[in-house]
Amino acid sequence: MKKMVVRILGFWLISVNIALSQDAQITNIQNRNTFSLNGKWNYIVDPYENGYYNYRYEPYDQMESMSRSAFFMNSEAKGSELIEYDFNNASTLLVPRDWNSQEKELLYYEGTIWYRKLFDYKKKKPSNRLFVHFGGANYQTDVYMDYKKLGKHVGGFTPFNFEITNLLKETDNYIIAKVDNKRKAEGVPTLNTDWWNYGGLTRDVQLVEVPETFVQDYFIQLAKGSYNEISGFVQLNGKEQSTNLTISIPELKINQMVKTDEKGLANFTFKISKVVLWSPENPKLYEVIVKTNWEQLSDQIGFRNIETRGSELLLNGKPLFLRGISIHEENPIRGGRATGIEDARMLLNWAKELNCNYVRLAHYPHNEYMVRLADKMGILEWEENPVYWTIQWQNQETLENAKNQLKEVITRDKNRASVIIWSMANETPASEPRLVFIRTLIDMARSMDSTRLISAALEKHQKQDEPLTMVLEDPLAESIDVLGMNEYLGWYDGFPEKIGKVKWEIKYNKPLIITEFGGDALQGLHGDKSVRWTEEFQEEIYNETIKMMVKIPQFRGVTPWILTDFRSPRRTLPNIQDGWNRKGLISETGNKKLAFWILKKFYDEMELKYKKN
Ligand code: GCB
Repeated sequence: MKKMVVRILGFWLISVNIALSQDAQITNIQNRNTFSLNGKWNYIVDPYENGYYNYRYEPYDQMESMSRSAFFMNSEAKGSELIEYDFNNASTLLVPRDWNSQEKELLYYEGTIWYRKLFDYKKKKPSNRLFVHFGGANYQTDVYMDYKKLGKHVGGFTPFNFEITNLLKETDNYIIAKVDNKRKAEGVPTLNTDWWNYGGLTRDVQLVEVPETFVQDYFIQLAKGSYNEISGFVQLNGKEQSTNLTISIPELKINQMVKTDEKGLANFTFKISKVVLWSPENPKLYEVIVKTNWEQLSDQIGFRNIETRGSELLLNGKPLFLRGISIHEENPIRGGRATGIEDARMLLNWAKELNCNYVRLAHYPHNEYMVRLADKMGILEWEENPVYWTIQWQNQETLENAKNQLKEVITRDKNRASVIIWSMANETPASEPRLVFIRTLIDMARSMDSTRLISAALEKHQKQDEPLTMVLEDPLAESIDVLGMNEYLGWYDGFPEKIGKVKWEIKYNKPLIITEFGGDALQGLHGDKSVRWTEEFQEEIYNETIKMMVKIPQFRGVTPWILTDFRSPRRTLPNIQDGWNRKGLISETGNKKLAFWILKKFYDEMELKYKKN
């Protein structure tokens, strides 16, 4: 009986812990007082989930000894005690990085890895609070410190943090993160995607030290449609909820006092004048400071307006054409997920070489470096929720998960001028439950941020009995501001000569972005333009598609698929694909294919055309 009780108690402790989730998200980590936990973490690969369940060697009536064999206890065997793991002598993985690209035997691994980091840390001020912040980890992360579960996070691409103020010692702390990248039918994304399921602590891990009452989050942007009014909020976290604080923009001589309510929230609007608007041509960022009695937090924020009028896309009131490219968060040359600022610079510099003013960050939120750097480089961005292909539309948990991931990326990036579009989903087949699901996401996104545009990459279809007429009539189009559409004429749909013969029926008077088109080419493989997989075949698709697109009246931008070749387990053709999707304009060796230059030429022309207008 006693055994039973202890067993149930143990199980109950685990299940209660699983119900926990992360603390309220802290934003603008980059400008806070942080201590990096990046670098080498010891790790244990645990495909059978023994880290929780190998209690079988223990006497069940000894709770203490029972739990010592759970990996999160970070145990070291005392004498001849039977403990079958040892972080101290375990190998290490680099953080931030996916695990697949670091160890040969982990390339295809999908399952659990336990990471452990030891650290000493002395707070700058005893009354300060301390959080551990993860920039992102794929897919589910359960975090422990000092035998205790801090919480869990679901979703592979957005940040989360936990408070550790009361657990911190000056020396010998450990944090253990159990990261599990198993794909799940009910997950977001679900089982099937066309990209590598990179697992691990893929983004920075940092300690964040803040005052007892601190600025947790804020939204400081031009009000929708306005050029002289800032509107937003500041949210405090801590004991002193109701207080005065100032928002200053020294260059604009702004010093605005606002008062938070009993929940630590201040909503405000105030006037500004003579603001230099942010644009790709002049990506002007202002230093903005939120100052409380306890803290001064700065940020670099650009002010601009993005809106639509009929089928026009307007940036700061002027017609805009989006010269874009789709990007996966991958460094094809090193292999693996893109991580720090250097990877972001490499990808965005390539986009600049194409003369892009815009990128589509597909198919999930990319790391914050991509967004911060785009702000500085003057590159507009589309950010995307990983609602990809099919999802369990009628599963409430799946919906909550998709909402949470979207909420986290909007929370993180809502002050970035570069971000102009929140995309809800990619290529989701039309059905009523899918419509209800995505409309719920749209409502949430609009309630969090009314200043940006909402879109989704929709599917087109062929008109019945008219093989050369393509129709875009997805009812979701009514709920979004900008139409996104993927099409693969000349690749999945006929040969390149079909492209020029196609007529389009798009019944919505809204701006259209062709969110994908393209075809595979093995860099260096040359031949006649009629031969599939050659650079010439891909070049022909680009030539024909460009001629076709410019005739569509609503056409306001394009993000061809894709900047670089990227790894995908779906792509198995020997000697051509070998595990890579070859639709890149740049190979994994960094070489440009012929189609790169076709697109660049088109963008040079479009830039001129829109300058004249
Ligand atoms: C698509 C998907 C993208 C794929 C691409 C392809 O429509 O949105 O994720 O990688 O096609 O190459 O088939």
